[in-house]
Amino acid sequence: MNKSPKNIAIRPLSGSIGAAVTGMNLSELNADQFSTLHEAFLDNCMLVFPAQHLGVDDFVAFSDWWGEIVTTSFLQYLEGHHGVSKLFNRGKAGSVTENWHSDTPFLPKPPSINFLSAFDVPIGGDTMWSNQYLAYESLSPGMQEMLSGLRIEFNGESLAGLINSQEELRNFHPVVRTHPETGRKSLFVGSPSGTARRFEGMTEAESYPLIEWLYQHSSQPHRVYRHHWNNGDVVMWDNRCTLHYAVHDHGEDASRELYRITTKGEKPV
Ligand SMILES: O=C(O)CCC(=O)C(=O)O
Ligand SMILES: [Fe+2]
Repeated sequence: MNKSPKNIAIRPLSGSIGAAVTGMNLSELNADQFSTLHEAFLDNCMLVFPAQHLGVDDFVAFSDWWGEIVTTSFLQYLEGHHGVSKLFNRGKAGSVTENWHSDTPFLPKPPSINFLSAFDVPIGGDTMWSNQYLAYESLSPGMQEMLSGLRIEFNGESLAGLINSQEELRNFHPVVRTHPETGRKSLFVGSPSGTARRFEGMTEAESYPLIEWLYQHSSQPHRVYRHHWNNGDVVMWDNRCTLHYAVHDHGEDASRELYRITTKGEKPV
């Protein structure tokens, strides 16, 4: 456990991704604390802050430290808090997040950071995150070299059927991206049956086997942390170097409410 001078304790949550932060109140964040959190965030890809019980205003104020809040036409936002959405149980069949994904990778600039604040969570309904730096670094040198320069077509048109989107939902992004802050390379894939359709210049049939292999590789259990939620938890993750998966094991009627904010990202390079 790393005990910083400000009483902030940062404890790794797995051997591969995630850290829990205790000993601080997110609604009273100062610049020194922010810089400790920022470093821990870049090192661990996702942070858990147990038992914060933030009100919506404090949740917004916390995310403001990290970047500009963005919205998408895929979600509805709270009245009076444009930028904060509320996740709730849509039933297993209605869940679009029970699969390994990064958020809206088909946009020209997918969001950089996501924040969830647990308001009313059931037993179950865990969320998992997988480290995409390690997914890239564990590829053979030959595979790393073959992937360098390749781009994937990310396509959100199947999701767009759910909404009346005005956004551009088809974009090519590099399958190996470099994080703008850490300079580390990570794998950037999705499901070839979902958003990650094909490599640029190739057909879907040609691309499928390798994208599928990379997608399976990207979510191996030894690169995953699985979070059991408690009311009041705040979790933030880096959408540029992780995939995540919302487990729907809590039944159709269980209440599961979390507030959600995302911050603006940059064009993946
Ligand atoms: O419900 C969850 O745990 C996470 C859902 C999700 O994929 C997201 O908020 O981006
Ligand atoms: Fe998501």
